[in-house]
Order: sequence, then C-alpha cells, then structure tokens
Amino acid sequence: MDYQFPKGFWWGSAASGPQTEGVFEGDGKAQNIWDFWYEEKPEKFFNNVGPDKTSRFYKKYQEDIQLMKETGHNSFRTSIQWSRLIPDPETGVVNPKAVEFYNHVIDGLLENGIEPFFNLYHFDMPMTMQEKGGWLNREVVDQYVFYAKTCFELFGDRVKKWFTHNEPIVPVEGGYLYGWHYPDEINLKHGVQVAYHEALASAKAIEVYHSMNFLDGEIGIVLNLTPTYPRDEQNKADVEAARLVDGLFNRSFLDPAVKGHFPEDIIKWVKENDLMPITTPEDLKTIAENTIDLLGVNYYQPRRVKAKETPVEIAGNSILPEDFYDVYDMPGKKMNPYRGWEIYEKGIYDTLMNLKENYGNIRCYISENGMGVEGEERFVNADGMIENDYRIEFVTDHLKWVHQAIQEGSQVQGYHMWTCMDNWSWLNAYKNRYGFIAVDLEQEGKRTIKKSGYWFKELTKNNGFN
Ligand code: BGP
Repeated sequence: MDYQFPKGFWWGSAASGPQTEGVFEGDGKAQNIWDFWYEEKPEKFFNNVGPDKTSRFYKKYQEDIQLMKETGHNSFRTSIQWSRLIPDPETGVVNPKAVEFYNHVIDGLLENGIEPFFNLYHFDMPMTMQEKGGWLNREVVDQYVFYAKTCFELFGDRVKKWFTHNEPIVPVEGGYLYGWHYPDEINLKHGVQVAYHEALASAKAIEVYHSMNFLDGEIGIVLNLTPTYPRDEQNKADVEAARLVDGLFNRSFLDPAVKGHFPEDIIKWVKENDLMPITTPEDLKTIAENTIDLLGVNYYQPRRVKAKETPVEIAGNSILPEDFYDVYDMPGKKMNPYRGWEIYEKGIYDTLMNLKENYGNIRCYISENGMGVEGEERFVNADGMIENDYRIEFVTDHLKWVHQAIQEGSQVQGYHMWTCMDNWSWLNAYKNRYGFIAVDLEQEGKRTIKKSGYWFKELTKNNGFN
C-alpha cells in the first residue's frame, strides 16, 4: 500500500441527531430551535423543507447500522438530542423512550463492531432553554451540565468517546452574526458571550466526566478549523488580518479547549471593541483546569483574507468581524461549485501540523470532511448506483495529506466523512448531498449505497490505498 494508515485507525462517518432522527408522534421529543424556527419561518428553509423531513434514523437505525457495516465503518459519530432526552430541562425528567432509542443505537453499533462516538450538542438548543436566552444565559450552562452528566450516567458504560460540542463557533456565527440559526440576531457582543458560555459549558462537562472515574473513556470537542491564509505572506497588514481571523474563528475555541485559556490577542481585541463577556474567576478557573483529551477536527475549507482596503465606521453592536478584514478571492482556486466552498486539500495537513507544533500534538481525528453535491441523480448508472467518482477523488486527495501529516508525527487517529446517509441540512435541506449512501425521499427514504461507499469499504479493509 502506498498510503498505509496506522493500526487501529478510526474509519467512519459523522452525523447529528437533529439532522437524521426525525420527530415522531408520541416519542416525547420536545421542540428545539430548529423545530420552532421552521414553524415560525418555513420560508427560511430551502424548498420549505424542515427538520421533520430527516432520513428517519429514529425508525431506520437498524438498517442504517447494517449499511455502515457494509461500507466498512469501524466507528460512527452522532449526537444525542437534548430535547429528546430531557424534554423539559426545568424538571430534568428523562424521557424513557429516548433512553431506549439511544441504548438500541449504541448496542447495535457495538454488536456490529462499530465504535460509537457521541456528541452532546450539535446546534440544537431546546426551545425551553432558548426562551431563557439559550447560550446567552449562564443558567443554561448548568442545565447543559446536568444533561451531560445524565448522558454519561446512562450511556458512559458503553460509549467511550464523548464530545461536548460540534463546531461551537457556528451557533455564534449563525445565531448572532449572519442569520443562519435562530435567534437570528446581529449582535457580536451577544455572540462573544455565547462563545464564552459554550467554552465554559464544555469545560464543566469535561470536569464532570473526569470526576466519574469509573468511566474509562475520553472526552473532547469537535471544532471546525479553517486554516487562514493571508493574500501576501510578505505584507504585514495581510498577515495581521489573517492572524485576527484565525484568532476569532479558530483559536477562540481551540485555545481554551487545549490550553485552558483564551488567546491574549483576542482578549485584547474584544476589550478594545467593548465586547467583553461577563465572566467569573471561578468559571475561568474551571476552563483552565478542564482541557480536552481528544480533539475532533472538521475540515472543509480554508479562509483567505487580506487587510481591509476601505476602513469601515464601527458602530456599536452592528460590528462584524468582516469590518476588520476583507475576504481574498484568490484567482485560480479550486471550488466546489455546489456548496460554494473552496477545495484545498493541503489545508487538512496544515491544520494537523499546526496542532502538532502549537498545541502539544494533541491527539485528534478528522471528525468531518466531505463534499456536498447537488443533483447526484444524474450520475445513477444502469444498476441504480450513483457513480460519485468526484467524492472518491475528494477523499483520496485529502487522505494523502492526512497520511503525510502522520509521517511527520501528527497524532491524528481517524477519519470520518460527512456523512453516512444523505441527510437533512439546516437551511439547505437536501440541496447538497454528502452521503456514502443515497436516500430517496420519494420512496420512503430508500437507501442505496453509492460507489464511494463500496470504495470506502475497500479502503478500510486495507487500512490504506494505493
Ligand atoms: C458542518 C456541520 C454539519 C453539516 C456539514 C455540511 O459544518 O457540522 O452539521 O451540515 O457542515 O454543511 P452543510 O450541510 O451546511 O452543507
């Protein structure tokens, strides 16, 4: 094998509860912000398709686990839905149907040789908690910690890989800057407070997990790391802009998670712009003392930036990160035209090497990487299989760089694709498909393995490729 991976490498895919499970009559799940927002503003959602139209993992998990096995998974990440497990966080009463469901999923995975990786929060604030302000409210942090502890108690005997959040920067961007998530505000000061509370919630959940020393697993966080490149490495202003953007979107979560403190330059920037969140010394101590065991790295695309060409007037709460830099539209960059994201395979290597060099070579795995493509039906062959060679090429090209990072000492321990089954995505619904397995919504969610699924099986069997 030209590209042989270390023994025990985790191969699989990632998904989330809200994007796959669905809501079913009588199952006791309460509303989260997505269910609520869809009721309020269906026009926000692509083709008016909302979170009630998922791939129905709640009903089809047995079949789906078999398909994971058939496509060579040895691991799979999903998330528990807080609003399913504890429908009313005020009372803290656990929903027995949710416990039964997640128990079946965990046991089903383990029986089929698939290691369950469980995440606690994937953008899905329960509506009862959002009504109190969601992550803006310090009390919600304690409610989340109760939820996390409940999960560890119920499932920690079998789930050995836990994650506190998926991409905590996204609820900040989506909910408080760019209108992709409820509550759809533009208020960076609120965004900074939310980010701080998410980091605190993560540290507190880690503290609880580590205190339950009868559990022998590990816990971390999943971050979407977007390596940030300046237009011109020789231009000081461009380099400074890139440093700020890296600080705001990457280091603001990576540093507290791995090093236990927020980056100095970002604290300075936040102070200068009158954005300081409310903190307490005890909470900062909790963050300092409870760092992660393992990091999930979601990698999709880099950021390219340049210094601001025309300075903007900064006005109160309407301040946005973009007021401080310009996006650099690099000529000739390779694009995924469907999702509008740049494809830059070396970014995955740069990210892993940054972790090696600047973050104590923290143990990590690629927790998401993938390519969303529109209209995949046009690639169906005579046997009804989608021939998605572009996805095979995308994964291969990224894996070569992962392999290179391993040769150079990175402690990356696995690779998960986004995603297993084509699934519902937030505002884009089913516009872009990412799966190894096609889901036909017209035929009650019928599953068909795509070419990339069979290819992945070979890859994982060989633990590498040529
Ligand atoms: C990640 C999220 C996923 C998923 C993926 C693809 O950022 O963790 O939830 O949705 O991106 O993005 P999208 O569905 O927006 O194309």
